[in-house]
Amino acid sequence: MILFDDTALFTQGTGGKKTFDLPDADLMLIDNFFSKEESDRYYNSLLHNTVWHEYEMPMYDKVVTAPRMVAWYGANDKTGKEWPAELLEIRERVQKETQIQFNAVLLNLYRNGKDGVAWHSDKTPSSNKNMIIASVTFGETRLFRLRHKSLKNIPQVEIPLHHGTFLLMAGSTNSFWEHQVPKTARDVLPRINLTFRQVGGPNLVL
Ligand SMILES: O=C(O)CCC(=O)C(=O)O
Repeated sequence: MILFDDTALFTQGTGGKKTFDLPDADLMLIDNFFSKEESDRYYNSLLHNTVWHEYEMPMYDKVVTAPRMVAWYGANDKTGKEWPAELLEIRERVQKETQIQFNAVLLNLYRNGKDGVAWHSDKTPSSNKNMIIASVTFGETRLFRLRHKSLKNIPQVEIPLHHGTFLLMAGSTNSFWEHQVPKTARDVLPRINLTFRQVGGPNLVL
């Protein structure tokens, strides 16, 4: 089976880093961060070998099931489960690129277009520190949207996150901007997103 074979993307991609000229944001995007072969391998392995869970989240006065499946490795994981070899390899690549150490990762599985994630920003528990998020995508391309929390005249930013893409949200991005992955009526294949995080302890810079 040919998975996510975006020929244009994989043969003509620059492999370069893209930064965004946005206020209060420090964003860096690398398409083709992982090769097509690596991306297919990681996608298949993570899709089939991860123990995916439903996630209950508070919404106003109710508790609702999030429209996606999740898995969590690292800090505060009471099960103490081992990181699979693939996750360690991916983290190694991300750490080498960013020179930042990450001790936790949230995996999201968007099974189809009915799955998504609503507007939010990522917060460091019990700290006002800016949250650094290193995000890796495998599988279906979905839109990643950002909007400034207070500067309403700034247009929303839309970044299609492709198979094998790396996106770094650093600096004050998570303090000033929110992001979402909107649901889509398109008939789409699954997408896996990994967000590497620093949870607890000091800022882990290499
Ligand atoms: O799937 C994505 O690209 C974003 C995931 C996300 O926003 C999160 O895990 O907080």
